Amino acid sequence: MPTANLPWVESPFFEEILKSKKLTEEQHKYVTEYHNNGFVVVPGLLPEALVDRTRKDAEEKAFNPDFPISTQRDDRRIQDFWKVSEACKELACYPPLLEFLQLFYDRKPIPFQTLNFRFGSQQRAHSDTIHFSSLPARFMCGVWVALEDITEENGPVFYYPGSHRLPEYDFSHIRSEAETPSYSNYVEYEDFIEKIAAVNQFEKKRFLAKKGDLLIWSSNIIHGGTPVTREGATRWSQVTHYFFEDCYYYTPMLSNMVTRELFLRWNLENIETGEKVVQNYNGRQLHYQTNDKKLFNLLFNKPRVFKHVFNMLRGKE
Ligand SMILES: O=C(O)CCC(=O)C(=O)O
Ligand SMILES: [Fe+2]
Repeated sequence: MPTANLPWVESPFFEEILKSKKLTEEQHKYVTEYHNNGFVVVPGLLPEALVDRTRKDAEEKAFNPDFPISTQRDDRRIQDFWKVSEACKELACYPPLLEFLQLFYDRKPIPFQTLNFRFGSQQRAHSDTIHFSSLPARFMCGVWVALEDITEENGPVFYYPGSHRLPEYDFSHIRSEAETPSYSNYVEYEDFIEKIAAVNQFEKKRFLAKKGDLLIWSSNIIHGGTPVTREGATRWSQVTHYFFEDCYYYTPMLSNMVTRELFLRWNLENIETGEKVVQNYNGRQLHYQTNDKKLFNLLFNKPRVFKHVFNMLRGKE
């Protein structure tokens, strides 16, 4: 069955592949929605006790300066709280959720990053593909979990159904010159995506969720966080980002997409197994050439990456 080297839910041959699968009525409904809209809302999958434990852990530890945490955090959000919170990790790796993702992507999901929020992110519109892309493309998704009820006031997530069908925009679509971008250029990307959403006249939806509801979004859907309209209103929530097995993983935001010099994410860790993620293209290692300057940077700036590259060149990975 042809798939066009995409997740089958995003394949142009979706209908044909769907017919060949034996799915329950419920699974059929979810995969069709995901294919058409680029997201699904799933209520009732997560146990309430796990949701409550995660929120309690976040309340007690995540934003408590007396609790030492080495990962990135500010007063709104914390990255990779799973490293210190068993509940956060369990939520990211909850087996029925992983099975759900396996159904959509036909590959084993790799939870690789968590973000826990105390307040709404108020983040501008973007697609996660600018941060997290894969080869083959689109083997990535986000799962957003409400750890309390989400109302109009506490900065719900917004998204544009159908926008996942757009090209995966990066700086090669935005600029006429071919320089490698950096995070200081991110605002150019945000301005561009805002215009793209406007010219396409997408309907804007907000995720007004009940505690425990989850939203699964595909890598390229445009989304963000709406403004918090009641000062001080909390928005306890957790997002986990997933890649899927047997791909290369890279960051277009830091890559030169004109010359195709990709910023590969060599140091990904699988939250579920604690192991470093082995990268390959549909199960095959690619042996590509590394130019001298890049190799120099790898050797002298990133010893962990060096070890990996060294092993790779020796054909051990
Ligand atoms: O939680 C939000 O408001 C947005 C989060 C987001 O964009 C992400 O985690 O990819
Ligand atoms: Fe995002």
